[in-house]
Amino acid sequence: MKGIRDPKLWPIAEKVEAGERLTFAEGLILYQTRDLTGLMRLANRVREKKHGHKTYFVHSIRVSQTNICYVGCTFCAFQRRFGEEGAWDWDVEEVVAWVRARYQPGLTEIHVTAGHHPKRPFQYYLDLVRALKASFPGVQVKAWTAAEIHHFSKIARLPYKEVLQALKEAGLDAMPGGGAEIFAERVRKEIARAKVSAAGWLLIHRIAHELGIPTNATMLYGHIETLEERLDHMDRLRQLQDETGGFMSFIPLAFQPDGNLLAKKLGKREFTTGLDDLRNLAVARLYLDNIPHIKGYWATLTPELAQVSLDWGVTDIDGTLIEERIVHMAGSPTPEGLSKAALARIILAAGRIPVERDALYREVRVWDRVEA
Ligand code: V47
Repeated sequence: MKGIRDPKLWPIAEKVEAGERLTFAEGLILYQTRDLTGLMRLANRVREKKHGHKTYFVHSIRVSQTNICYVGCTFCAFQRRFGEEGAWDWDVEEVVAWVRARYQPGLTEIHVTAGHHPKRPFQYYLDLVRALKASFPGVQVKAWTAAEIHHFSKIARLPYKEVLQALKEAGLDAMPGGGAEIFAERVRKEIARAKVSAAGWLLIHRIAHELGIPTNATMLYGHIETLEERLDHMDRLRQLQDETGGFMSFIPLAFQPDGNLLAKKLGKREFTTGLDDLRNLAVARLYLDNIPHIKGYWATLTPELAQVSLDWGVTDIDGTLIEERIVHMAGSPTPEGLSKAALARIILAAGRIPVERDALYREVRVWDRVEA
């Protein structure tokens, strides 16, 4: 392939052309090469082979029924204790009213993630899915991370499979990819000690896929993890995807430093830089050959870098994100939402084709132009 200067990338380029799988050692070469434009070209080759110029986004609202949480992840600025200032805990009707007040025609996805509330019974979550589906017909509910499913299983004393089956019967359409953080035990012990284990997270996604619930997968990076630990994280996802095929997208989440213990403990405020973020996305595109989409999550990247990332393997920029709170409470300086037109304009200006999708990646509309 033209334009690749680092000789270590040449055999990798041949494998990419032949559609062959990269090894762990080759993944590390991608993380270490100084030939960033070569890396970009390789990732872009894969993105164009898979999806051409199409770039996806979704009209989505972010809902958190509570921020009360007993888990205490050190990277989290969202969690509150009972009675603490800024804590909320809504009944089903309050959640529905909150969404109704922000509802916009054409909304396709309600994305729900929240704290692990110690007292709400499992029935509350079933009622919430049913109420959202009944109140907003046609809208898909993508709700609760594997960490929350683990919590439901504990409070309901039910196996994962029964929890997921019941949620599916109540109307759950898909699951978000949060709670994965970094799978490596060394890191997990430090940042998410009381959360679902890596094995538990993977098992829950396996069962969800077996039940026909498509899911996403995230990776929280840019804190104390090594590059090997990032690749190990991707490797475990790639293995599971080989078996189930149920992941729709992979979303690297760049660590945001405000209001959390981890940044305080590390004693710094600057974490990933733009090129770290782009490199990480490109490695993900090349290593995760079996996951359809790599997301450039503009809420952590910024809309500007998300636009650039479309040349680095990214084929999805998430969506309108009405009232995103998790990364904004941790200091993300980005807007609290973007209009569909703004997203389409970003994609068009990068020379790509904006495709509005639903939560399951079915195409809703191709935006061939945006009114001024
Ligand atoms: O697991 C928490 C992350 C995740 C911080 O499936 C932070 O489409 C950065 O599930 N800095 C939850 N990240 C969010 C989530 C998600 C996000 C985007 C897309 C999708 C999807 C799902 O938020 C947590 C954690 O990794 N997070 N705190 C922080 N300080």
